[in-house]
Amino acid sequence: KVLQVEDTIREAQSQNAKLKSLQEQNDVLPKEETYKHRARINPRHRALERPQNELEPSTESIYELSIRMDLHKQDPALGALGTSAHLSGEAARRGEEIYKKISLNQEISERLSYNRTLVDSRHPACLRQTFDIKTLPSTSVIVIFYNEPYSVLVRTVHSTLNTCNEKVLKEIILVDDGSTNDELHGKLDYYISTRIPNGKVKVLRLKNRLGLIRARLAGARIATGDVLIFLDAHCEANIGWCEPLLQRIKESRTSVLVPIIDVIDSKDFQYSTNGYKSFQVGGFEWSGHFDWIEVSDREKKRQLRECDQPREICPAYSPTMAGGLFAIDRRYFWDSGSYDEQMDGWGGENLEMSFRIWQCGGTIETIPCSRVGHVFRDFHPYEFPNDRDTHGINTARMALVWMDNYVNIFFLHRPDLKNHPDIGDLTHRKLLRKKLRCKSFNWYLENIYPEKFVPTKNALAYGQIRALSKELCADDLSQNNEKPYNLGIFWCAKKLTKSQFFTLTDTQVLRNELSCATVPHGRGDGRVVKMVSCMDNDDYNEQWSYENEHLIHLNTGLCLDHMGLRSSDELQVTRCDNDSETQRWTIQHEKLL
Ligand code: LR7
Ligand code: MN
Repeated sequence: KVLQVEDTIREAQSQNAKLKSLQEQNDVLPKEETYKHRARINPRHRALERPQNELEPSTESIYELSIRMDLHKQDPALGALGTSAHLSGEAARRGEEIYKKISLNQEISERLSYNRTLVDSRHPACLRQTFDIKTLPSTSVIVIFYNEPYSVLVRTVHSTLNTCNEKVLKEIILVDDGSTNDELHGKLDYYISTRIPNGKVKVLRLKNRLGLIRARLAGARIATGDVLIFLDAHCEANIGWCEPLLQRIKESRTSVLVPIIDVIDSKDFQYSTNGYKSFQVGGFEWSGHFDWIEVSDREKKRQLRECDQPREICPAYSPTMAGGLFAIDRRYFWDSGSYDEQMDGWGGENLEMSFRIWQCGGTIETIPCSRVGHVFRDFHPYEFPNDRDTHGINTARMALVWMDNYVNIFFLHRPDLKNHPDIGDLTHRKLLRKKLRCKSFNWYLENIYPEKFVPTKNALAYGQIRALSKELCADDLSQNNEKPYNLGIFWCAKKLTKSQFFTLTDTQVLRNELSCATVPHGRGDGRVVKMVSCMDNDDYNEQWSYENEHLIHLNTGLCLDHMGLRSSDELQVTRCDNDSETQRWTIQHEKLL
């Protein structure tokens, strides 16, 4: 054992020497003096000033070594200006391996500079804006993390320091939500105290994992800036993103702001934007999920009316926000009800805050001149507390407090959550809603999001479309509603689910939440039924009528027919036949028939 330790020490010492000579050669790495000087200010690292015991390298010197090796590994040219990065050979293989585990190519991240540059993705008109820094409110940036890759987190910190004016950036608070990953403890503390000046970056350690909602609350409690800016722990902020947020809050204290969120690819770290001409804002699905929507024409008109800048860079009202990246006046954060502390784990807090802010007198706005990149991962690299669906449970809490009787539509989509025992007590949140005299969800829909389709409103019928002769139901087969797809059929679910939820509207459109049913032009009796986005299809007002258990497509006069299909097959329309069993359907809730 002793021999082993001695070996390690010898190796460490020789590597240290190598690095030192490297440093002298090209002066890239931080100077010894600087870090010694900083170590002196930080009583935690006093140990560094004492002569080192030759046989026992201090923990600090191991951190120091490891940090230098990290810096040595980085290639400033790689991924510069936000380009994609690629590795070859063994490194490429390691990258793919780790990607499978955490949905992020950590191997690449470790080779990108912490200070890598990005392309300025703002609208050119943004460059003409000026800010009076002296009168802007100050900000605390709060970054919560749970087992995020060290290099990704450190890059989030550096990119913030590099882009947010130091006069307004009061502090960056890193909240460790009980991470178990070693690097995120001593080494991170050591990195911060030796490499980041002014004590601007603070780390708050939570003893146990409290979930992202309570972690954000813990960060907010110790923050002292006028404005709180929350970021996920895998972001890269772009040039000039801070000032426009602070300026808008200075003008309007009850505005909650989101930057445009650019995409950092989790496989190759390419920073990509959708250009500066247009961007999306936040919407929601009745199943309780956040989604992206286009800025409505109604909103564009409002912008032209109320904002004296070029419209493209005007704040855009957003019915909801994604949740991870936003700025809010610190006092307003608390006055407006911060977060629902009884929400565990991950999810749901974003819609809760969105509905609450709008219903209780605030606004949610996208600020186009503020842009921040976020690494979008394909799956969560972490487990959920007790394996629970915290997103669903939190969303049920949200819906029961804020959605009034529209909560029924949510439960129609999520019957599994109705009366779920983990939803818990809601007294406090309901009281808050009363105290703040918030408006109804109906008001929200009518005034803030009138474009939102309400599946039970003005409906002739809604729910499952069931084949009479078999236990089969029309089903979107969980296809992506952003693209056209063929309507399918599947075993009827015992309770209504999102994929079998259809509405026949009072204008006789057959649709689900996002897509409308059409029959493509063509000839012949047997044709597929296509589901296309209701927004961008001119034919979406194609009508269907429901008569004698037949669903008839009026343009063609053909009838919906499962033709003895099997589960997962595609549905068709065929020549109507009153005697055909396979053309007979019931619709679960027939309202006005
Ligand atoms: O238990 C946890 N504790 C944590 O501290 C779980 C997570 N976290 C941290 C985590 O390390 C990360 O920094 O919380 C942050 C967010 O977690 P992600 O990155 O896994 O979430 P996400 O980006 O997939 O999810 C979006 O929705 C969430 C709903 O709860 C949060 O609001 C996220 O902040 C939010 N992210 C964004 O809005 C970025 C834009 C993406 C979109 C759409
Ligand atoms: Mn995230």
